Amino acid sequence: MQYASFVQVKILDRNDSPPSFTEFHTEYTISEDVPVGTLVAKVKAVDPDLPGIIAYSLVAGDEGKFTLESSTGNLKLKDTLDREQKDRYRVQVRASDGVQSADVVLTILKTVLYWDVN
Ligand SMILES: [Ca+2]
Ligand SMILES: [Ca+2]
Repeated sequence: MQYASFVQVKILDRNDSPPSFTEFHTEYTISEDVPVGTLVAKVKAVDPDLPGIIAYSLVAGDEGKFTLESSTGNLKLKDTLDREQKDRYRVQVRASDGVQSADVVLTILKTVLYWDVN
């Protein structure tokens, strides 16, 4: 039946297009005294193909300090920063559709709290 095969073709979508990031900033700031588990950044990517399921991962630069939830794109603090000498981290985040991927680099700036001494 020609009609039946036409319907089948309609519902199939080849996963042939890469995902692209729609929500991210190149810079985020985080106070050095925030607790482990604090949300540092949130990224979002979309895939033009169906069903368009994206998995997020950290591919470089986290140095054990950050963790990225693969399903949500939430970048969270994994270890405290207050004893670290570094004041910036550059983390490379990847969005993958299982076939193709896209990367962005986020800069995380650590800010130090200053108290007014009057
Ligand atoms: Ca497609
Ligand atoms: Ca795709």
